Amino acid sequence: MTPRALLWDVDGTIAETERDGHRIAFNQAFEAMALPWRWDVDTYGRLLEISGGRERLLAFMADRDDAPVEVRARDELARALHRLKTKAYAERVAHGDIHARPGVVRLMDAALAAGIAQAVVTTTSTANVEALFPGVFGAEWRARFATLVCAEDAPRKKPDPQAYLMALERLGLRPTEALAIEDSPNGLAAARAAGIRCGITRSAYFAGAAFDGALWVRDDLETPEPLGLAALCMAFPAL
Ligand code: XBP
Ligand code: MG
Repeated sequence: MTPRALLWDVDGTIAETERDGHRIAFNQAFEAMALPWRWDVDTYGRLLEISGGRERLLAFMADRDDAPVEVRARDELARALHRLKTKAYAERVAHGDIHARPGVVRLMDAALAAGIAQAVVTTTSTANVEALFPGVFGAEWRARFATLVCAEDAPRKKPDPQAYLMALERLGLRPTEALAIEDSPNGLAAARAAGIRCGITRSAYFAGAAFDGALWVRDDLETPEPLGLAALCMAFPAL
C-alpha cells in the first residue's frame, strides 16, 4: 500500500532552521527590546522541548525573576518579542542560506510524480514558511503542496494532534492513509495522537532523542541509502 499523502514537518525535518535561524532571530528580538537575555546553542536545545516560539518565550520567562510578574504583561512581552523574532527570521532566511536537508527534494519530487499529495504540518508561523520555502524549493514552491497547516491554523501546538487532524480533514483522508515525516519527539507524539504513522529523520537538536512508536528512524532521507518510494511503501503495510 502507498500512502496517499506525505505530511511534512518543517523545522528540523525539511531544513535545519533552529540553531542558526530561529535561535539567532530570538536573540535579535531580545537585543531590539534591550533585554539582557541570550539563548546559546545548548540553552535553546533545552527550550525546544516546548513547541511554538511564543510558548517557548513564556516557558523561559516562567523561570526568571527579571521577567514581568503579571501574567498579562508577560503575555504582551512574549507577543511583542515573537513579532520581532518572526520579522528577524524572515530577513535571515530570505538570503537563501538555509537549504533542504538531504533527500527531501528528491523524495518529494518522486512522491509528487507518483500522485502522492504533499502537505506541510508545522507549529511555526505561516510567515516563516513563506520566507523559507522560496530559498529551499524555488519560486514555484507553493504548487508542491496541497495544503499548509501552520501555527495560525492550529493554535494548539505539537504534541497536540490538532495540526495533523486539520491536515487530514483538509485532504479528506483517514489517518491510516497518510505518513508523517518528523524530527522531534513532540512531532512524533502529535502524529501518533492523530492516529498517523510517522517516520523520523533525526535533526541536530534531537539526534539523541528516543522515538518509540516511530515507523522508522533515520539520520536523514539519504543515509544509509536514499529512501525511495518503494522502500517507503514497504514500510507502509496495509493494516
Ligand atoms: C517548530 C517549533 C517552532 C519553531 C519556531 O516545531 O516549535 O516554534 O521553533 O517558530 P515543529 P515560531 O518542527 O515540531 O513544528 O517562532 O514561529 O513558533
Ligand atoms: Mg520539527
